[in-house]
Amino acid sequence: MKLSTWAGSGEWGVGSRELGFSICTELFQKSNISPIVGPTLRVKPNDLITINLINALPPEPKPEQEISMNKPHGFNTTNIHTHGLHVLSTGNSDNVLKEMPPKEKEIDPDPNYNIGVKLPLNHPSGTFWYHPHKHGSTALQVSSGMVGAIIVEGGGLDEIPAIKNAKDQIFVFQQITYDTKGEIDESYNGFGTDLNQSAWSLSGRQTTINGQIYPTLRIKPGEMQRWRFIHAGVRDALNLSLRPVSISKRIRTQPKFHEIAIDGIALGTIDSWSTLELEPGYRSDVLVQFPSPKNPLVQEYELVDIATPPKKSLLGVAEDEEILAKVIVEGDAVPLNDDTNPELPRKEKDKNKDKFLAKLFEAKQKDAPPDITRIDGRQEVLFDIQFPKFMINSTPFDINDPNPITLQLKKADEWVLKSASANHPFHIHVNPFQYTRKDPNGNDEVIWRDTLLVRKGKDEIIKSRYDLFPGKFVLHCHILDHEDQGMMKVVQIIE
Ligand SMILES: [Cu+2]
Repeated sequence: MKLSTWAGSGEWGVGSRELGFSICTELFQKSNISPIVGPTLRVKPNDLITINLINALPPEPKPEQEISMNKPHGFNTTNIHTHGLHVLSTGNSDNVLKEMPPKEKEIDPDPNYNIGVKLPLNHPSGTFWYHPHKHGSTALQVSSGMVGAIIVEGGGLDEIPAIKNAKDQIFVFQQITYDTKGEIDESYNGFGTDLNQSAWSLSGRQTTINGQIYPTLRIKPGEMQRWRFIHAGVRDALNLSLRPVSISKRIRTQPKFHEIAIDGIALGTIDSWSTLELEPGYRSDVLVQFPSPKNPLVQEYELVDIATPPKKSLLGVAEDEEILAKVIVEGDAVPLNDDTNPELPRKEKDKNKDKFLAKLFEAKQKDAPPDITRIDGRQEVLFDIQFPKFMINSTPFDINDPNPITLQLKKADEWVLKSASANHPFHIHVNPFQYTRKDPNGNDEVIWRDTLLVRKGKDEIIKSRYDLFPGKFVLHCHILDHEDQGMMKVVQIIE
């Protein structure tokens, strides 16, 4: 089928705090001026986001035989998921078990669907995103262009003067799986259902940023900017790095990514990385600052997805290097000033003495959920593929699952995440989880996430607490063609 995209009626977030928005699922046409990415939704905690979703895709073709739940199907039927938001998953909220079909007959009007997502007052501020999540067509629609950023504003990080002052740049990375005709292959062959095939980089297609191939960004020497990375691709990791192209001899250091938030939640400190790993579904907010040469030479850098050997890659196949964007550093240098443009990095400084680090720490205290200190039980998730079965806990997805994972509201569990076959990014809706990772210095660091890569044979331990929202939702693999083929599980939170 043709690429489909989400056209929107502009940015959200102006005026009243009940934010109405209309988005339309439509086939992408060359004459469209809208890019192959949805509009950015800017919202605040306590907002009620109302979405009028118009499904303007053509009627579903009548199936020749009965459709199997775990075969890709229903490509013109959609819905919407607000990835990472801590919101209700039932009714007309963030309900991915609801289907929003197109009109039945060509002559019918396009159907409208009303969605209302209420953010709690204490919702973390940060970088989130939305995409369709209709089982059977999720991968096809997401890799067709139906993706957009959600920015929750007004939290602790946003109130830090230097960050408020910094230019905010959103990067929605997409891997649009078009074929030589500019269409999406409904057989899912373009996704490489055979694990040994079709690494994204070998296909020759390019990762886009906000719907553009190889865009150029401009920044002044010494200027601090906040870059919000969203990995909205389907089956290829991004290992981001900044590489000098033409550069003054005086500058030898490679600029780093100074990470301040992960999956929409403030870190409480700054982690400086030369290479930043983003798996499908991940977000990372980083501060960047390029050196200030003593002479006014223009500096040029490339944002690169570096080559990855099979052992380290998502799908166990070598990934070639991909150049994603150009960064031109030019203009008058911005002076370093602790209140408006602090010098990065700060990590080795003393948090108690350094004002900027202390503010990052305060932002976490204000925004992030309180640490999980009490564990009430234990849960287990096992990913496995026994071709053609894509399974979690030994069964493929069943929307009427007789044994859903059942959790108790207000309780917290430790989860063990395992994979018996291949690597899979685990994603769970509604509540984020705590995870201990290694910081750039190799020390343990407790962070919040909603998506985490689980490698075959390497068990991961997370902790999650179930606040505010009872109801049914899902956990799944964020290689979305795995999800469409059954790697998803019903979860329910009961009171
Ligand atoms: Cu998977």
